[in-house]
Amino acid sequence: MDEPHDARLTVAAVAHRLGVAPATLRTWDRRYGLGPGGHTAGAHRRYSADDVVRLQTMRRLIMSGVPPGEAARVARGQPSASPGPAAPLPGFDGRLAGGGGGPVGQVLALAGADAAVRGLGRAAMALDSESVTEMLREQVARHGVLHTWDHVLRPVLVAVGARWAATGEGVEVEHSLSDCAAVVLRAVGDGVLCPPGRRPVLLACAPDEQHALPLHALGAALAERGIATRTLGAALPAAALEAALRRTGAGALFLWSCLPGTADEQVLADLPMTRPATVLLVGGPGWAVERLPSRVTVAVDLAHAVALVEQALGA
Ligand code: B12
Repeated sequence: MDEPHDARLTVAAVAHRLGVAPATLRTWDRRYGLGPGGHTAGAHRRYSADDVVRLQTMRRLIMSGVPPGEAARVARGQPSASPGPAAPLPGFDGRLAGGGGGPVGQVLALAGADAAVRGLGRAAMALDSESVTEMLREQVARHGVLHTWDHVLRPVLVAVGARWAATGEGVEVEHSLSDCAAVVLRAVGDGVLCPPGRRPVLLACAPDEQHALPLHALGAALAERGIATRTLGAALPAAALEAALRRTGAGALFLWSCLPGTADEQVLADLPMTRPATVLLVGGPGWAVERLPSRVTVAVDLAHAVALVEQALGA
C-alpha cells in the first residue's frame, strides 16, 4: 500500500538519517538507480521507508568494503521495508567498525586495498580510536613496524589526505588516526635504551612542521632493531635544534618536512659542525633536494631511513 506523501522523507532528512551528504544520495540515484520510488520529474523527491532501507543497505555494504556497483545491485534487490541486515556478500562481514550505529556514512578511496587497510580506514573514519589502536597494535606485533607503516597505516593516511584535498573535510580523522598511531608506535620503544658511550640519535620536525608521525614510525622501526632514539617532535625551532645538537653530540640527526613551506635548507647549512661529525639525514616531500647542503643525505622511505641510521651508527 502507498504511504501518504507527507510520511515520506526529503533528501535532506534521509541524508541526515544515514549520515551521508545529500549529493551522495543524488549520485546513488543517478548512477545506481537508488532514488525515491515513484519519483516523477518535477515533483519533490521524497523517499519511502522501502527506499530508506535500500539506502541503508547500500551504505552498510560500502562501509564494509563492497564496491558501490555491487552494493547497489544487492540493495536494489532488497524486497521489503524490513530493517534487518542485508545478507553479507562473500568476503565481507557486513559490520561497521564503529559499531554500526552512528552517522558514519563516509568512506575512503581504498578500493582494491586488503582487509586490514579497509578495516583501519573504516575505524578511522568512525573516529573509533579503540579499534584503530587495537588494529595497529596487532599489525605491529604480527608484521612489524615497516610492514604496518608501508602497507597498512600509510595507505589510510594517504587516502585521508586525498579526501581532505578533495573535500576540505576530515581533519578530525587526521588528528585522531595520527594520535592513535603515535601511541602505538611510541610504545614499541619502551625499554629500548641508548647504551653508555653511544651517541644518541635525534629525530625532529623542521620548524613549523606539524606532521610528526613519520618520526614516530622511524623511532619505532629503529627500536625494533634495538636502537634508541630521542624524539624532539613537531615544529622544532631552528635555535632549539641547534641547541639539542650541541648538548647531545648526537651521532645522527633526522629532520622531517612534509611541506615545502616548512623545509628551510638553510637551517641545515647553519647547524654547528660537531666533532665527530653528526650524520645529517632528512626525509619527506618538503625538501628541495638541490638546495640541501652536500653533507645531508636524503632518505626516500622508512626502510631507507632505518638503513641510513644503522649505517651512521656503524651498526
Ligand atoms: C596526518 C596529517 C596531518 C596531521 C598531522 C598529525 C601528526 N601528528 O603527524 C595534521 C592534522 C596536524 C595535519 C595538518 C596539516 N596538513 Co596534513 N596531512 C596528514 C596526512 C594525512 C598524513 C601525514 C603523514 O604522516 N605522511 C607520511 C606518509 C603517510 O605520506 P606519503 O605521501 O606516503 O610519503 C611519501 C614520502 O614522504 C615517503 N615516506 C613515507 N613515510 C616515510 C617515512 C620516512 C622516515 C621517510 C624518510 C620517508 C617516508 O614515501 C612516500 C612517497 O614519496 C597527509 C597525507 C599524506 N599523503 O601525507 C596530509 C598532508 C601532508 N597535509 C596537508 C596539509 C595541507 C595540511 C595542513 C596545511 C592543512 C590541514 N590538512 O589541516 C596542516 C599543516 C600543518 C603544518 N604546518 O605542518 C597536505 C600537504 C599538501 C602539500 N604538499 O602542500 C597533505 C599531503 C594532504 C593532502 N593530500 O593535501 N596533517
